[in-house]
Amino acid sequence: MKKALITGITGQDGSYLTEQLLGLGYEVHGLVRRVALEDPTRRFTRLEHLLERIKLHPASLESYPSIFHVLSKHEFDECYHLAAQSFVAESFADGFSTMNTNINGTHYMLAALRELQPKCRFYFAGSSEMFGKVRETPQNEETPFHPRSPYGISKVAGFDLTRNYREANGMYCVSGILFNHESPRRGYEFVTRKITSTVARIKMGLATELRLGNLEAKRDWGHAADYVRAMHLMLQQPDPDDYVIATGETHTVREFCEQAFGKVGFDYQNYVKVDEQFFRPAEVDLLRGDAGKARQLLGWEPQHTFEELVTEMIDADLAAISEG
Ligand code: NDP
Ligand code: GDR
Repeated sequence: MKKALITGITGQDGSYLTEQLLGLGYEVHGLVRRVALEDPTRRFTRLEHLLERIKLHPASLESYPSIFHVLSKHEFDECYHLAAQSFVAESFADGFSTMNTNINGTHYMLAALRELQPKCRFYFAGSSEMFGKVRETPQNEETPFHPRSPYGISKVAGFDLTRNYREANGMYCVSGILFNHESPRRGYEFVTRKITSTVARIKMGLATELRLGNLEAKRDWGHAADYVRAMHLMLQQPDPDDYVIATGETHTVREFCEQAFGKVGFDYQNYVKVDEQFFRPAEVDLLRGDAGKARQLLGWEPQHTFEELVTEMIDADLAAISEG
């Protein structure tokens, strides 16, 4: 039985990856902040149905000794490093803590693994935000990076650290360059969930409007369940390498609104208000990924369409309100 460690196990991707790995017969362990262990009913909502089948260890990405301690007690075949301050807008407000968590946290994980378990395979959660002000479309593994936020910069640093540990230490370390992926478990502050949860509230008479920022930003939105399959595949290859994971299709935030309101029979124009406070100091205008390498070498294909994704999210948000 293979053993995997997931950091960020309480997040959207952590919960889907846990399901994926348990389904494959893995023993799954997670690193969580102590505050999460002390407040399980609020902090483990995405993992509730899995808690009996996994092992959680307290550790903080800000503390090398806490990570070292866990890795000195348990041996792993694979480590999926998903934990991060992942909200781009927040990284403009507090770039320092985003950098600290995302860059040092990744460095601590890599350094502790080199010291204690150099044979453990390591996955780093890279991001299309690394492309930022894109130099070409679609973006692939060769497209140069030009990050536009402290978050994007922190992910470029994590990507470089991961590649350097691979090249300098001969470790199996890879980065997935994942484009936006969503689901009914997406955090409420991200635009897709903000839209679907508010559409559901409007439909049920609990809200009257939806305030958003830039409606013209274009994103390549996939489904998180598809993207965690790619993470696992990246760690099963003969040689470590980096891969873009994307659908190849792009939509504006406006189109997402149109679809989501359309699902409940409403016209988004009657409800969406543009609000300056949700604009970013520097925007990533257009993302569209080319996952040709992953398709060819990993045999990976997304299984959900854009329309299915929007429908699943709306249905889940409507059901959550109905169930109270
Ligand atoms: P979430 O925001 O849903 O989850 C983030 C996870 O990181 C949570 O488990 C959170 O724990 C943990 N975390 C945050 N800060 C710390 C910290 N200081 N110490 C320990 N743990 C911490 O993110 P996603 O699941 O959506 O994304 C997973 C990873 O993939 C992230 O690194 C993200 O940047 C990256 N990514 C995501 C994409 C997407 O579209 N979803 C696309 C590309 C990359 P807690 O519950 O305690 O807050
Ligand atoms: P993103 O996701 O920044 O791409 O990062 P987000 O959903 O926050 O924004 C997408 C686009 O929508 C525009 N937008 C708004 N965004 C939010 N959050 N709220 C609004 O009201 C709003 N109005 C318009 C944004 O300006 C942006 O252009 C996500 C995260 O999961 C990262 O961790 C990950 O690395 C990238 O995706 C790939």
